[in-house]
Amino acid sequence: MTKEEEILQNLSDAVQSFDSDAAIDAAKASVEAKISPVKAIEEGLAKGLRVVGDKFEAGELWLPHLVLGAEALEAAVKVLEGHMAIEDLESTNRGTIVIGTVEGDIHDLGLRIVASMLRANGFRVYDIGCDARTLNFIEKAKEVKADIIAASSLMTTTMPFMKDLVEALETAGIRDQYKVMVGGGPVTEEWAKAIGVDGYGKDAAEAVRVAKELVKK
Ligand code: B12
Repeated sequence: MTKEEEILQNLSDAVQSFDSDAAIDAAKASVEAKISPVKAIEEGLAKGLRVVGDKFEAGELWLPHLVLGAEALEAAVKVLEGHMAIEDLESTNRGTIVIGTVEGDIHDLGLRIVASMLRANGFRVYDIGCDARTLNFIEKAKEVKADIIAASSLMTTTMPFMKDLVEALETAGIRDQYKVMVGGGPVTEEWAKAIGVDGYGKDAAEAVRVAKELVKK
């Protein structure tokens, strides 16, 4: 196992053992070893949290475990965030994005990672948080003259609110003023196509790539 693989494994293990201190230590080791923060999040922390989620689904773990695993991930992300390459935001504002998790859904870890990555890549990002109503997305987008509205959903039961968002924009006659992109655990490219949004990203790195493409159009 290389040093990098070992650190990524430590990050994943720390989340799976609900150990925030170990997660912070592994994050610091990752920074020292100059592993990209994105890789550390995606291939270490998030991977570990998905294992926790799978065990929860299989009935091997309980809700408090999800909370503790999420806390460990968050603690480590705080360490890594400070080391993302921030471009000169003033001179390279690539576009303005309103991002939130749809109504009824309180999952916001992925959302915050995506928001950080977009910021680190020169976008001006307005994070309206989780359990955000369709109207909130639209009002905020109007207020800040957004280029992109980005919606996250982690549950099959809340995914339909993404469709509502598109329909509400159409009803208001402003659908063509914004690009809409979606993502989150159960969301797929097929779903994105079916509800008529402009972009889909499976992780934070893809979210950045897709957002860059969308503002070019
Ligand atoms: C952590 C977690 C929680 C935490 C959330 C903490 C927080 N602040 O977010 C807590 C414990 C609070 C929680 C609660 C619940 N949870 Co939960 N939770 C999870 C878990 C384990 C991990 C989610 C996560 O944070 N992953 C890590 C992040 C980094 O990944 P991510 O969110 O997928 O985001 C990445 C990509 O998806 C993408 N992305 C995300 N958003 C966007 C947006 C755009 C625009 C783009 C382009 C990309 C993108 O980029 C991100 C970074 O790579 C998942 C299991 C899983 N396999 O996902 C279950 C899961 C999502 N939860 C689930 C459930 C059922 C619940 C509860 C209903 C449990 C309960 N019985 O009370 C409640 C929900 C209450 C509510 N109304 O929302 C189910 C959902 C099942 C379904 N219906 O689809 C899952 C799948 C677990 C399971 N297997 O059963 N949960």
